[in-house]
Amino acid sequence: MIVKQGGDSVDVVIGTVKGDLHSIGKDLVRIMLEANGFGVLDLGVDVSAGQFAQAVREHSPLIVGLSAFITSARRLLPGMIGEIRAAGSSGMKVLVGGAAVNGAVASEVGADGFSPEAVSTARLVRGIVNAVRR
Ligand code: B12
Repeated sequence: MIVKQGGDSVDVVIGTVKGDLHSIGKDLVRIMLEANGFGVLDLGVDVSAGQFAQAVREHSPLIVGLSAFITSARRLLPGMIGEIRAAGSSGMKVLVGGAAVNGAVASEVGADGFSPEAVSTARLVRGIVNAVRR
């Protein structure tokens, strides 16, 4: 299920990565971002790199957020992040979160940032958006 709420523009595209059906943490992040006024396109769960890339091409988000909760999904992250980056602008940031990742893993898989929960994720997104729009 694809959910689009918030403003007209899509600031953040978010989804749980291919093979991973966990939704609760990803949904909380979306809700917290929307509550902070960001436009969020939620691609749902079991989202392929191609689906993320298509959303990036269509909506030009500032940020793509990947949720990964199981080890097998984490292994896909480097390839997925490469494909997603290739579809977006050079300034687009990729964030990761979920039980399968931490700050060290975020660096290893080529992400720009990590946050352990929804409130700090909203702060992280606010910082990125402010820097781009300054
Ligand atoms: C609930 C749950 C389920 C539910 C999911 C329901 C749903 N609709 O989401 C069900 C029962 C379906 C389930 C299934 C499975 N699960 Co499960 N599940 C959990 C559990 C207990 C809690 C997850 C959760 O919702 N936490 C509450 C939320 C609020 O916290 P959160 O997920 O951490 O999210 C926060 C942050 O991570 C962060 N965040 C999340 N996404 C993002 C994204 C970005 C960009 C950022 C910055 C931050 C961010 O913000 C969120 C909000 O604060 C975890 C245990 C755990 N410790 O996480 C296991 C766990 C994730 N599951 C696990 C497993 C193994 C499975 C199954 C494979 C079990 C099975 N044998 O079938 C299947 C997976 C099927 C699949 N293909 O996905 C393992 C994964 C282990 C591993 N190393 O791979 C865990 C860690 C349990 C364990 N200790 O073994 N699971």
